[in-house]
Amino acid sequence: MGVIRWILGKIILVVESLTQPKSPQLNAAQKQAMDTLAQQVTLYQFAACPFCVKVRQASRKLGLPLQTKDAKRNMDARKELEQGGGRIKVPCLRIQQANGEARWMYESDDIIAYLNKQATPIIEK
Ligand SMILES: N[C@@H](CCC(=O)N[C@@H](CS)C(=O)NCC(=O)O)C(=O)O
Repeated sequence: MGVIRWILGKIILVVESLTQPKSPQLNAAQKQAMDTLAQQVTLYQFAACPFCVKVRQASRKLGLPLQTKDAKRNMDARKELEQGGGRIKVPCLRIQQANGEARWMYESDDIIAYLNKQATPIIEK
């Protein structure tokens, strides 16, 4: 079972690298705005989780350099996710809010919708 999971994980990573979407061409101001957005969010993930791949591909499509933390192998990240978000489930997006509090968003579709909403105005500027 472990071997099958390992092989499936490798296949997922190969497919991800072969199907990477093109990032948009951004000017300097857009890049800076995208970097500012990227500093406010962190994706807690497992490398070979298909839902995490979906979020990573969406962020590439937006040209958003998403910071990631591996909640499977990095025990500190795992603890942060469990304590902050309330459970070990990935993907989970930690959003640093202006009031200093963190919001923890689960569900890949919700995360992608959030990133699209934040990044699209930067691309269209
Ligand atoms: N509907 C969720 C599914 C996420 C999901 O099933 N993630 C798996 C890893 S691929 C997980 O975290 N499983 C652990 C758990 O559910 O406790 C999404 O789209 O984000």
